[in-house]
Amino acid sequence: RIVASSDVEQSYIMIKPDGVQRGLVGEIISRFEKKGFLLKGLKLFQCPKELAQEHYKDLKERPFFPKLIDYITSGPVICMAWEGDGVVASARKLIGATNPLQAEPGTIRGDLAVQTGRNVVHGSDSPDNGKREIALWFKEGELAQWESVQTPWLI
Ligand code: FUP
Repeated sequence: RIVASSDVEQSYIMIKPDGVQRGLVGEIISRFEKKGFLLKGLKLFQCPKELAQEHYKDLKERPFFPKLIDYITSGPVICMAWEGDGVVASARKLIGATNPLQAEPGTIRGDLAVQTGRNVVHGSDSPDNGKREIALWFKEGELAQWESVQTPWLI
């Protein structure tokens, strides 16, 4: 069955520069893989300032905004598009609370981070923002058209 990507929930997940620098890329990707979501886009990318500002535009008036932009643009990030029913809320559960000290053990931030300003990963906060952010970070043609392979003996 071919399902148009626009009909399916997608979340924009990004490993921030601290996650890349600390060698946590494989660990973080594997949590989403093992959960069972479908990887539709993946790239290593040095984010320009303007894109970081657009991505975080809702936080523009917050005092930490300039530092946040410096952080996100300080080194390469891993951009990902993950797909599946309920992926947005589920990814946020896997990621854990914004402040890693309040994030539950077992979550990515709960296990791997201590500072809000270095919280290793981003996940979209709504399906609409998932679509908006994937359109912002990926160009047409960068997303794969594949679907998950079901093992025949379970169908
Ligand atoms: P989240 O959705 O968990 O990524 O959290 P927010 O959208 O509220 O915040 C986005 C990013 O801003 C956080 F990942 C880190 C940064 N931030 C701070 O640096 N200080 C704060 O007090 C809140 C957020």
